[in-house]
Amino acid sequence: MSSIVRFLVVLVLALAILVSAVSYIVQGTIRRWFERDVALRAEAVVSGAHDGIVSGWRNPDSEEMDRVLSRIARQERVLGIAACDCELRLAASSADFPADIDCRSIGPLVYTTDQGGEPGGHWHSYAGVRDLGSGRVHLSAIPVRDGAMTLGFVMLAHDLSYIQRREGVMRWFTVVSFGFLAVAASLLTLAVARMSWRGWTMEVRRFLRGGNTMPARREFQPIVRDLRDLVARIAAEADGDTVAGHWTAERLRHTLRKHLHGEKLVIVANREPYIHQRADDGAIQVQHPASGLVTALEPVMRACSGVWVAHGSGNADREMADARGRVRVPPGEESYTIHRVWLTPEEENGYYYGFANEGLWPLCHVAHTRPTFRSDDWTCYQSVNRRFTEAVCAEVDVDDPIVLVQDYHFALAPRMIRERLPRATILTFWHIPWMNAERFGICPWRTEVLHGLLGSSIVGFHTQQHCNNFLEAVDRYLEARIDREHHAVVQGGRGTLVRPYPISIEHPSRWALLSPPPAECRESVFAELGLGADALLGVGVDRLDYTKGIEERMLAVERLLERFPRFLGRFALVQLAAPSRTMIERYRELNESVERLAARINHRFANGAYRPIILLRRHHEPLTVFRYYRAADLCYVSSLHDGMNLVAKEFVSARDDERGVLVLSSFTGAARELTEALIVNPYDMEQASSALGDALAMPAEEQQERMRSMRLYLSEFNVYRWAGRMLVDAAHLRRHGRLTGRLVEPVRIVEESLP
Ligand code: ADQ
Repeated sequence: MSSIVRFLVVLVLALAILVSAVSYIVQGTIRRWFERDVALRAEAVVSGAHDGIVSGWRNPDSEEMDRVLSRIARQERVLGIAACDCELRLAASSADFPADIDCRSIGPLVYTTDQGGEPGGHWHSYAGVRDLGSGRVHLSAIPVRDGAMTLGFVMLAHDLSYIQRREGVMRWFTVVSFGFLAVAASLLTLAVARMSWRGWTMEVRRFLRGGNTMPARREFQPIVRDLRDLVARIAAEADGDTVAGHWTAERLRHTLRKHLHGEKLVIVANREPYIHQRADDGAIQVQHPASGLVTALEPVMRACSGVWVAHGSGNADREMADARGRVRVPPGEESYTIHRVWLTPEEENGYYYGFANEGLWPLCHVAHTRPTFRSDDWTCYQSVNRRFTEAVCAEVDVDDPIVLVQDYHFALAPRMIRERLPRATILTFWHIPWMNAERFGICPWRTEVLHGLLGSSIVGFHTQQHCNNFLEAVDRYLEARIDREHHAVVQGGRGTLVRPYPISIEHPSRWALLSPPPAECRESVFAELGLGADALLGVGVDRLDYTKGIEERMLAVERLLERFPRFLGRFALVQLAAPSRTMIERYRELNESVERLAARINHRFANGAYRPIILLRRHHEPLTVFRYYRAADLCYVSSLHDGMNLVAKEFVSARDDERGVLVLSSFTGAARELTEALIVNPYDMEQASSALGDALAMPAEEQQERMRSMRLYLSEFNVYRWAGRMLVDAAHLRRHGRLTGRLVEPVRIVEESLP
């Protein structure tokens, strides 16, 4: 049923109830008035004929009583009249007096015995309505007195059918007038709505045609700014971009040609997109690291070309690079360059494992692992940031390059690059959450970190919430002006914009396109895992990290099997877990506890070859990961805290068959975008296990509906759009800087030039 039909049905029902209630009340009131009038009329009639009745009573042989009664009975709406004596015997009656009413039955209603059982009593009038077979009748019984002596009583019956007729007319009138009122009110509302809609439309049109210099009408003002931002953003995205439709690698290339004129991009990121490793047989293999940052940025670099400055971490990296540490990638395609920076084990320990991953990582994630800050690590972090800055400066060939600084490994690099290249446009993207200001206060070098980041022209986060937290931190710990209206920080005359750029993945994914059809993937994965054809499979894909909620995921599976034994022996969760940061004690502990937990749950529910948890603790190449995504009935992403989480998006991208259910932690950035997933609190085992049960029982049509909608979202918001938006923003800033010749852009100017 369409929403309009539903609305009309509800409206008609509501009106019907309202009209019934009103007509019931009005009808009851009018009926009571009529009855009272009839009773008064009866009293008046009897009182007018009093003398005749008394005289008739006194002279029973005269026919006076009959004459009086028949005169009364001829009056309009009088059905009949009868006289009863004190012994409750009928003294006289008109011809049409209803036979169902007799003196005996009415007597007790007009004669009341005095209380206390004393002999005697008193006579009084009675009026009431009776339902006779022939219809409703109003009966008045009125005592007839001759001086102090009561002779008996008269019963006067009035026909009430005319009241019923009038009630019918009144009801009809009420319905018609209410109906008329409702229609008139609806038409009036519609007319007013149309008029104001037209007013709004004209205002918006006027605005879009450029008449926005005039002050907007009052009711329009609240959205003027939003609209202006939106128009500017769309214009910026479309600016010179003749390739219409969705964002693709080609469109991104085109946009960058337009804005960067073929200049190269320089990215600084700790992790390199291709790692050269010497295998046991001596051959050199290329590995794609398990990293969300790489997943997102690698397709962008392939589209844009340029240089990726990264730590050379593979054991065969030096062999594959030239004397300056440079190597062309991707193998066979060679569209961009990796500039490898060589770190000593001490540098790697202090900067990467120490300050970045034992300090900043747990600081930014609310996942109950204490951050550890050591001054030696800090020293290393500073010097490695400087080394990467030098590598960047060695790569640029203009004095105002666009440099993309990636993640929490390089909080100081933006300031260092700014000092060396004052005209550079530096875009820093923080891939993990930014905590609240109070928590950030834990960091002993909080002001240095903020100062370093504010060397950027733009600092980007996944969500507006992270941007707000960052601004709060600056407000609390630095001497800087926060321009809340423009989401910017102004320090020493320079502005840094703080913007949300929710990251995404390459979609359609090349790995999905390269994979076999889902049915084939399911067959091969089920064979690999030794699962029966009717088994149900869940998949989890993560770096082995305590923020990913891997233990919570396994506990949810345990609770599922406890609560819903029908899944016992049928459902298994395969966990692809890439070992990560194993030099850090907390990660080694996690490896062991995950292993122990899987063993305990498996021991508890094992049956023959059946094991509910299949833990594959190693790195997998993307094609294998996608084969698992395509084979599974559900994917459970249970992060305890996550900036975005690209596994969730990859699962959706992998399912071109529109099947499979995504169960997603509410503590991921992705939960704000993939709202058709089953969103859960991963700490709540009841809720999470229910969601797993619901996912496994979800009908194919519902899976399809949810998956289709999430895939549609991904096709609109893929990583090319993410990169395109950031780079266009950066290019605008730079163009403005070039035009004004300024080294420093106050926020006002920045704002004018940015969407
Ligand atoms: P990560 O913490 O690395 O990213 P995520 O966004 O989920 O987390 O990306 C993980 C990537 O690694 C995915 O591409 C996945 O396929 C791959 N991967 C995971 N496990 C693997 C395995 N066992 N074998 C092979 N590949 C595996 C950080 C932030 C996130 C943010 C991204 C991007 O923590 O919040 O979404 O950066 O900004």
